[in-house]
Amino acid sequence: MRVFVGLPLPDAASEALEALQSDLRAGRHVPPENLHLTLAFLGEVTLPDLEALHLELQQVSWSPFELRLSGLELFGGPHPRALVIEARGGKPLRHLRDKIRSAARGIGLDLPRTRFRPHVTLARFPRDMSTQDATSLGRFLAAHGDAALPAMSVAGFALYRSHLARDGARYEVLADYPATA
Ligand code: 3AM
Repeated sequence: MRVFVGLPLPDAASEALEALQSDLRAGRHVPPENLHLTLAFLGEVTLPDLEALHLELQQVSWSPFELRLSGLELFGGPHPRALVIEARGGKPLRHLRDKIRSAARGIGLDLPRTRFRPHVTLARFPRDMSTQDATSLGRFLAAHGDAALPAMSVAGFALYRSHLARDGARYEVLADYPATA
């Protein structure tokens, strides 16, 4: 099963991001129910490992913290593959991510060492984006590049299963882990 751990967004944030997306005439928009912040991508995991991971994640102790989404960015270099809004959660966000990675390593999962650039993906683009779409994207960024949402409180993370399909992934929440303090 293909899984990852992430932060779901409060409805108000998903709605604000959906309103923002509605102005973008390029790429494939991430549907509101899929909007999330990835904390750890785990890839293919066996059922026994998934059960072990669930038990470990239940032991993670953490307190609610504030998260701010602001500033649009393109990921993927000169041929952008994703439009994201950056997330700022300071040390509490990093600590939570570290604890989740430790939990996954604790049960023997192999996690690549990658720089953490917390973000919520808003849209994805094909490798060969048309000139028209590139122009639309440029206009969108000029108008909304400094978009900022009100601070939100993070009080739970989730274990997601990713179902891949031709028309984009669908994410299923397998378990929720509320803050412990
Ligand atoms: O939407 P974001 O960027 O948060 O890009 C994938 C998505 O992240 C990422 O995991 C999230 C849920 O699919 N992802 C997919 N494959 C990945 C991989 N091989 C990956 N992240 C790292 N390595």
